[in-house]
Amino acid sequence: MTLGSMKDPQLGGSPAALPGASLQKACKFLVLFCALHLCVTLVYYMSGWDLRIFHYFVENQQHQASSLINSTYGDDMLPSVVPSTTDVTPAHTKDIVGNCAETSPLLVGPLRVEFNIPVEINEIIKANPSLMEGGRYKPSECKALQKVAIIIPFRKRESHLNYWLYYMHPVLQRQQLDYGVYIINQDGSNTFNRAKLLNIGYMEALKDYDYDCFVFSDVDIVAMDDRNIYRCFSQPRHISVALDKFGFGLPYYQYFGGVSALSKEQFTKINGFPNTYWGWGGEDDDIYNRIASKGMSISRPDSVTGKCRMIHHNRDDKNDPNPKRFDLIARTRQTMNTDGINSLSYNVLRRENFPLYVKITVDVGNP
Ligand code: BGN
Repeated sequence: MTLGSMKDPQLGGSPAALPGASLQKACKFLVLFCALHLCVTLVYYMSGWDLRIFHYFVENQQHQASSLINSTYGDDMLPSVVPSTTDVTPAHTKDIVGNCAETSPLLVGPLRVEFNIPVEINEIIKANPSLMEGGRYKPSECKALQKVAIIIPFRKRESHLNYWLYYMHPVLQRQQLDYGVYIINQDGSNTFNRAKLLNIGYMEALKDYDYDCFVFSDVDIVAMDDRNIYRCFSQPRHISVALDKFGFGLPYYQYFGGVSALSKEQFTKINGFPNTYWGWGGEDDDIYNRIASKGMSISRPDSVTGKCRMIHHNRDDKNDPNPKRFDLIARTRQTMNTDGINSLSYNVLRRENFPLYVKITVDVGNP
């Protein structure tokens, strides 16, 4: 019996050689299908490449003069020619009385933020020629709508601070804020107290200038979109609402950690922040409880505008999870009127004015 004459009982009379042939055909089809699939995927993937990404990156580091021409978030925002003059002020930058516009025309939208190349402080100084000593800035083209003190609790995180300054100074300038940056450095090696440092920042910043808004930011968090404005709103504002660490979302609805902003009025209404949270965790939940107990709500940007990157790091020394935090957050309402800005005590050891920030070294005491 030849192969050709063999019958496949399953196929009802087709020659037995045929399954081999159809297998070959099926394989060819599969290979073709895979190739096609690969091509389509490749095209799709490449179309997703933001070819302007490098421009964005450069844009983020540019002085506002060149940004002034870029007045929308869309594709058409990047000029092919950047004028050399610094005096490019479009009419829509300010209203008739000279106030800055509600939405700054200098914003560019999403930004590329990476922490793999170390940044040099002198590079940052050079890239921000409009800054005044102490990391102060005021837009020259219009009157800023808010006077914002940025308060950063700190201890031994120099490289993180450099990244923060590198990325955030240009963003804050494009946001047309009248702002200053305050690094509140906890002296010594006792347990870290983030919320107390924030209270101290509030008090110390007010000694410098009539700030009406306070942004409280961790040193390792950077905004990925300059439309996420570091300013105050009618309700306390949570700014870092879509952290990469939490999959670009909130870990839980009441989360108020990372970066937040409170007006002077909102801050005083809740008696500031607690001074009694030593070590990691819970102080931000206490702040949330304070806000809720005073009948305020949380204002937030959407989760695209609110994207932020956090620098990966190991837990700091002397900042272990605070075992008392569970008890403390259960009693916010009882303690908040006596633990806060009205019970704050500390000693300023040094106040240094650097080109990009004011550094205040403080003794916060012991747990
Ligand atoms: C929470 C912490 C917050 C912290 C977030 C995100 C507490 C209180 C006891 C439940 N809260 O669990 O402080 O910001 O995680 O890391 O630990």
